[in-house]
Amino acid sequence: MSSPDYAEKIPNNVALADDRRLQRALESWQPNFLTWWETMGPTLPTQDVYLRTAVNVGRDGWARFGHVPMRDYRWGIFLAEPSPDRRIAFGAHQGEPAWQQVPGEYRAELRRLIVIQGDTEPASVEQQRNLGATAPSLYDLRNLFQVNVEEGRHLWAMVYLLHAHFGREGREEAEELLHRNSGSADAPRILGAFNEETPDWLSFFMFTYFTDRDGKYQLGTLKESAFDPLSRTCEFMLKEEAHHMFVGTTGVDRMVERTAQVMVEHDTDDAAAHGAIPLPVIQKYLNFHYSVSLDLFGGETSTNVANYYTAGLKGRWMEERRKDDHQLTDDGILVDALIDGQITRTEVPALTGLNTDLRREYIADCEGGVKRWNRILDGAGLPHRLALPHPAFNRKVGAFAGIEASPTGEILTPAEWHERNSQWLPTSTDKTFIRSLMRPVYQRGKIAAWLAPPRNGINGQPFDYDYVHLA
Ligand code: BYC
Repeated sequence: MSSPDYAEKIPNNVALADDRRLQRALESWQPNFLTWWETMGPTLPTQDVYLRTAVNVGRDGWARFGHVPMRDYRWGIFLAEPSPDRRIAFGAHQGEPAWQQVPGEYRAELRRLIVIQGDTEPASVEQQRNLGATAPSLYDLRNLFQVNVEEGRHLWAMVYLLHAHFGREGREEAEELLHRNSGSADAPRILGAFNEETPDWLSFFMFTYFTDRDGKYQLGTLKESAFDPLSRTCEFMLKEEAHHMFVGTTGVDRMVERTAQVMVEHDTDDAAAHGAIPLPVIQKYLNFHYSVSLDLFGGETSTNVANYYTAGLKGRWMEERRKDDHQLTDDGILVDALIDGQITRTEVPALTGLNTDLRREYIADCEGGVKRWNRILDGAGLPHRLALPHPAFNRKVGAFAGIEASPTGEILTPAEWHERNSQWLPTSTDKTFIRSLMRPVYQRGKIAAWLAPPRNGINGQPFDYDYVHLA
């Protein structure tokens, strides 16, 4: 592995300079990426932003911080350091050396997984492009842009794999990743949640909590892949991903904290009257983002996922810590099911139930967020609580796609759903109210009235640091 070369057009630690063809191919994709960034990326004009740039992958520091014009951000290609003699940990090829090249028999499946992963990265940048116009503080604005540039780098990560390992088809897929757009009628993004709008900061914080967390779990399974370049790419992406989830977790913390403050100070549930976001509205946005993120795990049973696992393409969360044979051919798993119109569970072969296995890990993690937000409410002396809705609520993929259920898991007729869903999902009135709160605050050290300031700034800087210079 070479150390990253910043004299290169494309910073990388994959010795790109030694492979002229690949370098030329990526350098010809680069202007298309920049055009996409200019036309579909952040709309707020800035001079520069205090950003973290990945510069290396080693233990003694991998990132450097500084003010940079966003267009000049160095989107690089970084793979985690190789583990010598890495072996495949699961599936039919368990124990064999990890693959440095794509085996012909798995080419189509691997390409598909990489394309789906790659498609989500630019999609989220598109979804968030207008949020700068309503940033609640310069600190939050900077975090938004940090997330955006790193999602851009994650796109680079997948495009590198497509160019380096999938020939002409890979290059075509890389172009398509720039042509599909979030919410487009003709060429939408592949997965449902990435065609939804992120029109306000409440949605942004929920998205970075719930949807980025799907990213964490999917990347965690791809990190187990027998295809070593994919594994190493995902391992490094997970490092950056941690900050994105931090933005979501602490963003919701700070919203709940501010709402609780206002409720206590004015001894009222009507936080809206005092410029904060009422807890029932926060709950509705939580319900929405959680349920669309559950859909991102695919069906409860899936032959795709069974094939991916057996082939060694996609493992389980923490595969190597699991105490079983890593083959799963004789095992079963209980999965959610709808049987005779009732929500229940049924046993299926463990291999076909792997989406359920991953979704369960994810749900347990999401419960952690709800616990911490409820601790904030409890600490403020309030009896109110937030909750995750039932997995059957508002689902468009999997066993519950065909029914309507309440957040407590009660099955509803279409008429009941029609009558009651405005209690559980954001209505146009809620959205209009949230938009009315979204006024930009661009003065150093100031923050919008609906949000508490963060405990700490970024990289040891204070909250009132000049994180962004507007144009
Ligand atoms: N929307 O067999 P099934 C991230 C399709 S997020 C639309 O149950 P499978 C990030 C499915 O493709 C992580 N379609 O699905 C976060 C299949 O189509 P075909 C992204 C959907 O294959 C924030 C059919 O329905 N990475 O990184 O077992 C910001 C039957 O489904 C959806 C990945 O997802 C949906 N929600 O599992 C930035 C990892 N769900 O085959 C970034 C790669 C399913 O009939 N992807 N379908 O044409 C995968 O591992 C799998 O493709 C999925 C689906 C888990 C997505």
